[in-house]
Amino acid sequence: MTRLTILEYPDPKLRTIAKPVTEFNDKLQTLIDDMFETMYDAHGIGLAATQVDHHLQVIVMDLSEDKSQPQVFINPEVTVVGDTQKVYEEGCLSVPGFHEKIDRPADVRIDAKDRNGKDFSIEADQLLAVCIQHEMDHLNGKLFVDYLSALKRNRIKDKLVKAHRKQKAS
Ligand code: GNR
Ligand code: NI
Repeated sequence: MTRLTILEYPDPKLRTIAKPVTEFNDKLQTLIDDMFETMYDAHGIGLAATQVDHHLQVIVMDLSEDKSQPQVFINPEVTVVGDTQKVYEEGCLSVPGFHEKIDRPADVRIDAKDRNGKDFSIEADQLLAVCIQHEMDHLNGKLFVDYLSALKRNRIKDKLVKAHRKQKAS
């Protein structure tokens, strides 16, 4: 397995729209395995293929405490259920070091395929609902900072750009 490089805001590649998966082949299985390794290594609870510069509709997730419940969502569709909104403090491996409260629909239905191409459908609330919406945004080229005011977003951008410059220089 290979640990992949996670793109960081404001990298324009994070704005790429992911394409649906059409072939459930060995190459896809390797990408999924590498995404899990990358996510676990970075101590994340979810990862979208966009974040590792693969522009396919692939999401991996593990919301368990002991990394025992890997979940894969291929070509996911998310439908809002009801009209309850909920605020959750979100972070993102592509926006390291920043956390902000984001308001999203509380309950959603997810229709997706598993890593073998088999369709499944689940209802999600709590952290799963937050995380799947956060990851779906990545596949659509969107980041949680896009929900913030321009002032907040630009402060985060400036700090990350400076941090990246320092990393390059050292
Ligand atoms: O690891 C992550 N934690 C997290 C916390 C609150 C809301 C969303 C997330 S997802 C994030 C990993 C990530 O960046 N996925 O795209
Ligand atoms: Ni993220």
